[in-house]
Amino acid sequence: MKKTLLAAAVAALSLNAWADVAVRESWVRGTTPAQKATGAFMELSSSDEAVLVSVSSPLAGVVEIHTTKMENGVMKMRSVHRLDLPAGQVVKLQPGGNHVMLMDLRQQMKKGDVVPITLKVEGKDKKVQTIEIRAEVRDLAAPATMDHGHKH
Ligand SMILES: [Cu+2]
Repeated sequence: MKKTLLAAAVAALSLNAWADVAVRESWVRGTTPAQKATGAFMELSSSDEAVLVSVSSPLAGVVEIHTTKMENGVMKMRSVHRLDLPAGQVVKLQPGGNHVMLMDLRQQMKKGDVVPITLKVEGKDKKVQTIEIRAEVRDLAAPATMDHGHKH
């Protein structure tokens, strides 16, 4: 299923005449029925310098880009309006680091569900391209994807 989703994302991207922005490994952390917010994670890379300027999803009333910082031993999240995508670099949105925050959830996120997410990426020329992705919900205890660099 994951392969199919990736293939669909790549096919959609190839129709664009814009800077090549690739989104890989996208997933959303599962929620309990009472939970109203969760994180979405992915790896972004752009062939040219670009900026992630907006994220939205029909399944969340509010979507923000968050950065995470340790302050006095406490993880603090802060909302930012722009996230730089330096040319040719992989920008990882992952637990404990930068992430997309889905809030005011309209339904429970259950393992295996697919969450449509729309990304808006601004190029150097200020033109904004829209990228639609479909992130798969992983269960609550899903580990960070192969990266332990941010553990303390
Ligand atoms: Cu957050």
